[in-house]
This record gives sequence, structure tokens and C-alpha cells, in this order.
Amino acid sequence: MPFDLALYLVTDAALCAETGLEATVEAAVKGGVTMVQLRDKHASDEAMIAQATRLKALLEGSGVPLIINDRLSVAIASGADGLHVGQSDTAVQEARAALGPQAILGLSINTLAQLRDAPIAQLDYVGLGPIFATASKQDHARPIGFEGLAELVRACPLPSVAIGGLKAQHAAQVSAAGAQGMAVISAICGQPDPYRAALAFRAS
Ligand code: TZP
Ligand code: MG
Repeated sequence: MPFDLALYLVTDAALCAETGLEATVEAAVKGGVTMVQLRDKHASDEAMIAQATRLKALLEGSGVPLIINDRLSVAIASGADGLHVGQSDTAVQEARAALGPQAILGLSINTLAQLRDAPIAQLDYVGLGPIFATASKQDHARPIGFEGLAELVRACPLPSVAIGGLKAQHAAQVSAAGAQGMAVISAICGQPDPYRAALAFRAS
């Protein structure tokens, strides 16, 4: 499936609780979100498969891919379009072997050393960050700022998406650093109007 990293929504069930996860995703996609990642550190695999299946149905025909965070088995069982792994999750080679060549596979990168060690040929994109400290991810790595982002982008042969504390007002800096897009949780999840929150990114 072709993909566009421009505005990549990463979900947080707790933050989305008031609006509802599906309603949030639906509104955000109407507002211009181009990729959706289902991320849930607490749900059982079964609950996550059920949620992914609902999101996949909701996104049907939109051209917006559904990516699963961390859990290879959930990505496979739900028929999601891809998987995003961190440095200490399932190895990229193992994920690629299990998912096949068509799946969209992304990896989180925080340092040049991690980029050097990444199996680039097995990956479709990288997530670079965190740009800023954020309450949305526990024990996140050291923030890299826009200078760190630009340094990683220069060294990276793959499309990249910046993540961590990003708001619509940062769009120009992300694009100046050379990343293809922005990944966000709290700037859309838990906002009173996720449609307008997404629209704000596309307008800036
Ligand atoms: N990985 C690095 S920072 C982050 C993840 C999943 C959380 C981003 O959330 P927010 O609310 O957009 O800062
Ligand atoms: Mg992870």
C-alpha cells in the first residue's frame, strides 16, 4: 500500500476516551491525517486485534494505512497494513520475514548509532525523535530537537517522520529539517475537536 507520512496519528486510548477512539480517528482522517498507528501498551492482544479490525474497516477506501505499534501478532491477525517497532521490540528482520514484502514497516530511531545499525533495506520509513520531551511516552529517549532531527534526516536514506511533543506550529521547522511528516498523539487525541486539530497541521 502506498503511504504518505505527512500527518501520522498515533492513538492513545486513554486520551481519546471522551471522544472515543474510532470517532477520533474518523474525524482526524477527515481533517487530513494520512497514516494511523494503533498504539496501546495496556490492552490484551485480543482487545487490540478487535480494535485494529474496527479501525481497518473504518479506514477502508480512505487510502490511509493502519499501522500497529510493537505487536507483530496483532498486525498479522488484524490484517493491518503494517507494523511500527521500537529499538527493543521485535527485530526488524523477523517482522519483515513474518509480514512479507508488501507490509509497511517502520522503526523508531533516536541516535546516529541506531540509524547506522538499522536494517535499512528491510524498512519503509523511520520515526525520528523524540523532538521534545513528552508526557505521552513513558521513559522516552533523550529529546533531539530540530537540529538533531536535521542531522538524522541528512544521514537517513529512508522517508522519515518526526515525533515527540509536536504541535501544528512546528510544521515549518519539521519540514525545514527535511522530514516528510509529523507524528502526533496529544495534539490530536484528546483535543476537543480532533477534526480541527488535524486540519490545523495541514493548514500550517
Ligand atoms: N515516541 C516518541 S515520542 C512519542 C512516541 C510514541 C509520543 C508522542 O506523543 P505526543 O503527545 O505527540 O508528544
Ligand atoms: Mg515500542
